[in-house]
Amino acid sequence: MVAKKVLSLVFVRDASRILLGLKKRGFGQGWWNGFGGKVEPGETIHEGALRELKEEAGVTGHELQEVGLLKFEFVGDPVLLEVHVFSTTKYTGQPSESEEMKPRWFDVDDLPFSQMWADDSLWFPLLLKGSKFSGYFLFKGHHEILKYTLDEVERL
Ligand code: 6OG
Repeated sequence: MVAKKVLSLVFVRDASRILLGLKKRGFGQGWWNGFGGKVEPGETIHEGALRELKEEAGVTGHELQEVGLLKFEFVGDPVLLEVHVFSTTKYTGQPSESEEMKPRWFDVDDLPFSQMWADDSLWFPLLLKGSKFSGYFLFKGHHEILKYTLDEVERL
């Protein structure tokens, strides 16, 4: 059986901007992404999402909505990543830099896709228009998508 790793990925938004963080170390280093990481034993995915948002961006999220389910495989790696994507416009606190992430607001019309995971430019339009989505991506290395599926869904 293929091992599965469950992760969260959280996006905080306001009317025209989205909060991204520049990953300073580890998986996806050097790229902008939402905030998140591995769900720990004993916590729900939602709890893990809130914890990672606080740890990495210094803000407390409220009313997180689960909006996407993304599955990733990498050629030669038996681990399937299952990434639960959350979105909210409600938060308290000021974004602040952590050891892992450097947060910055981006205008939604001016996102740094050349410095983001390759899958992001495919599903971001769905995230930004408020749809729910479900996708699968097979990567070769960290830059090339060999095949994918992506669907707008009613519910996850
Ligand atoms: P740590 O391993 O640092 O958490 N993640 C991805 N995000 C995007 N946009 N595209 C991908 O394509 C991703 N693969 C993983 C999940 C890693 C963080 O990166 C996300 C987590 O939020 C392959 O704990």
